[in-house]
Amino acid sequence: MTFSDYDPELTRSLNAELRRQREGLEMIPSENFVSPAVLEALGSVATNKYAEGYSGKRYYGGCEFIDEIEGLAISRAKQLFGAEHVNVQPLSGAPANIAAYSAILKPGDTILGMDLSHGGHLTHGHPVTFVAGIYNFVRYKTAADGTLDYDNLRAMALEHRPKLILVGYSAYSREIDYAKVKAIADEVGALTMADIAHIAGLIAGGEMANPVPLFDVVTTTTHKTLRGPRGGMILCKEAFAKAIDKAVFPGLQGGPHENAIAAMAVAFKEALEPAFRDYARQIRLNAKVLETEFRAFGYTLCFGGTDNHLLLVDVMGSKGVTGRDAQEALDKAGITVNKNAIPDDARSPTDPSGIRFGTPAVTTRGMKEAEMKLIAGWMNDAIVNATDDAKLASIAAEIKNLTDRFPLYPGLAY
Ligand code: DSN
Repeated sequence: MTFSDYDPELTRSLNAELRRQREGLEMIPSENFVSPAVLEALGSVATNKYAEGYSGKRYYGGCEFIDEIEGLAISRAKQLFGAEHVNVQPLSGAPANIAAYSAILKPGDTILGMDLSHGGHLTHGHPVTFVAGIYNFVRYKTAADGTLDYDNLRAMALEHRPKLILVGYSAYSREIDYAKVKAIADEVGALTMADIAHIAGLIAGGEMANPVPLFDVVTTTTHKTLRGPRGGMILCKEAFAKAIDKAVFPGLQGGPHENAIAAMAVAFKEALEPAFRDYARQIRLNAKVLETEFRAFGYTLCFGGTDNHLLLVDVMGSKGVTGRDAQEALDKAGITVNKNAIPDDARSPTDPSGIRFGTPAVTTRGMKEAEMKLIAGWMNDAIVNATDDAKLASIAAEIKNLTDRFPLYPGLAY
């Protein structure tokens, strides 16, 4: 019996999701389209195996091939980022961050991390999180011009004497000067951690600075610009290897998801290929086109523009449309973005002033500068005509014509 005969309800939903991905423009900057090879590894028999522990020291029998699989993922990740030690078992980015904190800090220790509305992440100390009750997070912000204010970071480090300085962001669009951060950390005796979840692929592709050689601990997801399966990873100096491994297992997790780790191994092999450097370069070139076009349309670009794959745009201040309304209008037009707070947003997180969007997924489809110009025009049209359903439907039809020219997973059907 085929899969679709056995479970027609699920098949319908999967095919609908495939069609949504094919016919629309995926502009959420943390999303991407994995290769067929990554999908195949993710759906492989590696999902059947329990393998608590680490290579050669597992708590279950039958792990000899799992050791090989995990070993491939680790050695390729080391090569990609120049890491001394890699743990590929974190289930995703948030667990990776929590494991890293628990490995190198004690409860009550102070962490200097970026404020969420300035581009940080919930796990970087937002009061709603579990970790905010365990560690003393002090949150810094970007300067008025949108850059990281290293003088202020230093002043805050001298005042609060953190045990850890944390950089690396989810909605921030500029480069980070890791050497400056490291110098500040050294001055106050703090450890350094970078969360490169968003930009790991740009770093692997040689397009952005790499904190791994400099910083004590670096965390990432593997499914964003890195274009692998949904998962997490910690890269660290050898001095922290034992503590990191213990924190992940048995500290926080049980059996690793070895199918995801197999898929990571494939994605890392892909990222080591020269073509991945072209991909990373095109992501940034495409984002620059969006920056230029949105500026010309009169939008306020948070942080003054972009050095990476994403833009955070103040749609409320620029066009009088809320982030939620802009997201909903863009959805109707076939463009997926996410509503997002802008720095010190006066509005609520459920209906903030901004939208966040980026180019990793559309670049994977092969779209380049010419398509970005079209996309920016459609996005602006959808935002300024947010209540005009007929207009939004006509944009969706134009987008379908475009996406038909950039096939996604040709031949795939559930
Ligand atoms: N959910 C991720 C993102 O979209 O950036 C961060 O956790």
